[in-house]
Amino acid sequence: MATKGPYRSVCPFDCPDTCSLSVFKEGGRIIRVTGNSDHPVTKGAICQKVRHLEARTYHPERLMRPMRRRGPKGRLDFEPISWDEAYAEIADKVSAILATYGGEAILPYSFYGNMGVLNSEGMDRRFFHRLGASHLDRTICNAAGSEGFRYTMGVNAGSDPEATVNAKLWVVWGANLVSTNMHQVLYANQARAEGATIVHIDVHENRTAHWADWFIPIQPGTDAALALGMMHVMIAEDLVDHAFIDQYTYGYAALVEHVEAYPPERVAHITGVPASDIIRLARLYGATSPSFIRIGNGLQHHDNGGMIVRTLACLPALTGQWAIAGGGALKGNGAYAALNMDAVQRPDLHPNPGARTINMNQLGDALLQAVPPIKALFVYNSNPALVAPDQNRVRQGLLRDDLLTVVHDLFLTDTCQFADLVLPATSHFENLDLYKSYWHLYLQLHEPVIPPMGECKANFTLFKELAHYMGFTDPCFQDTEEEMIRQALDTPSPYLQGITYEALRAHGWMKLNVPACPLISEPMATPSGKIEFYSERLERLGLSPLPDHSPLANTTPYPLHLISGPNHHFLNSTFGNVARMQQAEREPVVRMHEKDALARKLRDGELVTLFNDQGACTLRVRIGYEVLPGVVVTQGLWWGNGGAGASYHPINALTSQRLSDMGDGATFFSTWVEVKKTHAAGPSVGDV
Ligand SMILES: Nc1nc2c(c(=O)[nH]1)N[C@H]1C(S)=C(S)[C@@H](COP(=O)(O)OP(=O)(O)OC[C@H]3O[C@@H](n4cnc5c(=O)[nH]c(N)nc54)[C@H](O)[C@@H]3O)O[C@H]1N2
Ligand SMILES: Nc1nc2c(c(=O)[nH]1)N[C@H]1C(S)=C(S)[C@@H](COP(=O)(O)OP(=O)(O)OC[C@H]3O[C@@H](n4cnc5c(=O)[nH]c(N)nc54)[C@H](O)[C@@H]3O)O[C@H]1N2
Ligand code: SF4
Ligand SMILES: [Mo]
Repeated sequence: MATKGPYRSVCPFDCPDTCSLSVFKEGGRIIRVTGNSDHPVTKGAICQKVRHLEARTYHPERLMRPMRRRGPKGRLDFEPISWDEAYAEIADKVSAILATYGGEAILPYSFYGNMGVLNSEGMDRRFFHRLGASHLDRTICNAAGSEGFRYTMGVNAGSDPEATVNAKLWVVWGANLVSTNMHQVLYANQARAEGATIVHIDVHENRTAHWADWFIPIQPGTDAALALGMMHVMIAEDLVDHAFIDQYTYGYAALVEHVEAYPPERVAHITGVPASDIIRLARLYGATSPSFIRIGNGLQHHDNGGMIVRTLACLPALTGQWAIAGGGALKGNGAYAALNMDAVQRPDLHPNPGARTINMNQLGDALLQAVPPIKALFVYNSNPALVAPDQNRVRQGLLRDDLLTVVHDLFLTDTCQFADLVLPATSHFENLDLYKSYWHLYLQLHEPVIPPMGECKANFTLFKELAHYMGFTDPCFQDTEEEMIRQALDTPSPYLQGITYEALRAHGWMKLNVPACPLISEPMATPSGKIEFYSERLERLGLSPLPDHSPLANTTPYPLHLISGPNHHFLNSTFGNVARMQQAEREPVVRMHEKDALARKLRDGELVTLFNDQGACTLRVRIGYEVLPGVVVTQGLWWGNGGAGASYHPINALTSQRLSDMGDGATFFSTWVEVKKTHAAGPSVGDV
């Protein structure tokens, strides 16, 4: 059979790289996916997960028809039904809930399982606004860090990654780039070939630590102290750019006084980083230009995560790096693509714009305690039964008999166990959509590569048709995908001028018109119009107005600090059901320092149970030196429904619904546990 292609596509996953893909087909079926070599950032390289994306697309377990639950919740027992039946049932039940309890009794729960603008935050928003539903605060990922970054810089945007090839010093801070942002690694490798040094700061020796030139292990949640210690040294040794500070920053004198309290010896005590290393790092950072800091998501999944990122964001201002192409810092760049989201989402349709907001990190409490109660839950682009914190509470809430739960997905995820109705979703290959990246500066148009499979429907189609069944006659529910993309692009933002539907269609992608050094090219969006070392807004909120370190408080009897990050071969819980990726990851393990293992008489490779007051999780232990004493590390969100032989590893049974200091973000990594041999008496695995 003749191979056809390449067809242009975009990787839809929640990954900074937002790669451009080349797809090849035979007999109408995708047979190969590669990185698009024409795309200026992707340059032909993609990760292993997506190189085998056809395995996920044609996975034998892909959902092809709507289904209705037959047995009790908590089991995967469904019968097929038609779309008409599914729509009629949803419309009936939702109408009854609206009549009795009002719109706030309905809650959408979604995240970025598909990053397409229309399929992640488009027609769905119109639908839930028109319904008058509760708002969902989508804070599970980067909320704390983004908010922290904004207190310093006024906007959640940083350096253009393409310029970072010029950096001579890279500080990769709380980011496992080798697994989570591979094209940033490719830029770093290019820079390294020109003599750049790569420093990596993390709480365990991950893949990125092995790749970096200098790995600095640090105690979790203490990075702000390290940054303040660096500032102490840089200011004391006059390794700062006074002209830049005078012109562009606010509060320097107060900062100078403040960092006196962070001499290297004290910071060493807080962070576990030796004083000599703190001095060496500060001198390196103070003396090297361009220098670039890649701020990851890891260090902001803590109780004090917002302030940590706010503090790191102050460093480039001290050495004037925001004025140098290739220098500066990057936490996220989503803000540059200022699409016209009001036109896309139509918040004006909401009959009660002041309706309550539910924080997605507190889904468990919301389902069990919210007043008025949540009576209907719509889940799409997310898998909360696995990814949300305090999983046992979430599952307990999802088990409620009086809750209508509708789940739209490609697979029978863990969340589907609790669904009344399961609806089959298209893969992104089947959809027209617009993609922006939260890292690089290209917008991309995605045209379908294959037609919808089985009876699958895109999120766009689902919510458009459901609006019809609900009797919503507002003209915006007639819009096509193309019309909505045009509306999104119709924005006064100077960064999007000249970017049209036609041009995107012709080229596949277009770069935003972001000037070099955009963050200092106009008054900043902070109250003072400057980069704020001192924030009066934070002061008014009762937080430290200056960048600061506040120690994590362990108020539990459990001594070990658990960091449960993502793994290399899954994308959050996505790919957790793809055999090749499961095999590549082998099995979930917990890594532990030899000292902690000895104290508990644990042997390498045996099964252990991690537990705290919220729940328990059984894993195999790997004993070594890649984690610090007192810290235990797991990677990956492993399916409970993971197919043959899969067992249940509910790592989020241990994490908490507590919110971070800023942005109401998730605090996955401020978790404390004890570990014991699995056969010893203790809480059982998976309480629900
Ligand atoms: N392969 C793969 N790629 C992914 C994902 C995936 O699941 N798999 N997920 C995607 C998503 S949604 C996101 S948000 C990003 C996340 O990707 P990253 O931004 O890399 O964030 P994490 O992997 O969560 O954490 C990064 C590192 O922070 C470390 N860390 C934890 N606490 C601290 C601390 O207090 N200080 C310091 N210095 N380090 C700390 C962790 O050990 C971890 O190695 O990756 C995206 N890309
Ligand atoms: N312990 C711990 N927990 C974590 C994290 C951690 O590091 N540690 N990371 C957190 C972070 S940063 C994030 S971002 C979240 C991510 O959590 P989620 O956003 O829930 O991400 P996924 O687990 O990938 O689930 C996405 C789901 O969307 C489905 N999907 C994909 N495309 C479509 C589509 O077009 N339509 C519909 N209807 N469905 C689709 C996929 O099949 C998948 O089941 O997890 C968080 N949870
Ligand atoms: S998951 Fe990330 S690295 Fe892999 S293809 Fe998609 S965007 Fe690129
Ligand atoms: Mo995330």
